[in-house]
Amino acid sequence: MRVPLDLSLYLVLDPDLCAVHGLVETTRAAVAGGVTAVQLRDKKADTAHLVETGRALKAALAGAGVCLIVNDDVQAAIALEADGLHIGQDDMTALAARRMIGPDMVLGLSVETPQLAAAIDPSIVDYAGAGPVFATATKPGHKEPVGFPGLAEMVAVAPVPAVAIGGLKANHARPVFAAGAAGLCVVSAICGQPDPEAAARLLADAIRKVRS
Ligand code: TZP
Ligand code: MG
Repeated sequence: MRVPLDLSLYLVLDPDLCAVHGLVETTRAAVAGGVTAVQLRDKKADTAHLVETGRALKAALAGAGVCLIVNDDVQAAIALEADGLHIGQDDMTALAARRMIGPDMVLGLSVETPQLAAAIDPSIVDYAGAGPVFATATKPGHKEPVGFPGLAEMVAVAPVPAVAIGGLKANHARPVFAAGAAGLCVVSAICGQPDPEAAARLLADAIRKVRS
């Protein structure tokens, strides 16, 4: 049975930022701290390398009830039998991705404007990654930051749950959920932190507090 998708604290792994602890140890620590979904995002890796890393991540996540989602690489997602695939607007179309991954895998799509959010077909896409909320050094050349008002606009028109991304830290949990988002998607707030478990826990505690 598929792991249920919980977007509330969604970690996107960056291999460069995770260099100190490594991807697997960062993931283990982050899950211990309360991360609810993990995305393998390695823009430099080929499919074989992604599959190798993904296998190690899958082993680290076994039994944790945390989804593993692969960024961009459909073949790697399929080979890994990952829980999901995440694509951007400049990758293949969502329909093409859905046709390749089949009906059961989760499909996430990045959106940067309300128009793109409204254009999502909920019979094809399961969740949206909405942002960037703030400017971030993690993604050079990212689109114009939208702030919380822009996030709220996207969430309001998206026909699927939307997770906020871009420069988010624990103190942003309240405005993210106030905007109607389903969670916080973070890279540098966990990857490359001296103590990734403590960093994840700080976020998870903040989320729990604002949702209770
Ligand atoms: N897409 C939009 S912003 C971003 C991605 C992948 C990077 C977010 O990284 P951080 O370190 O959480 O700001
Ligand atoms: Mg992409």
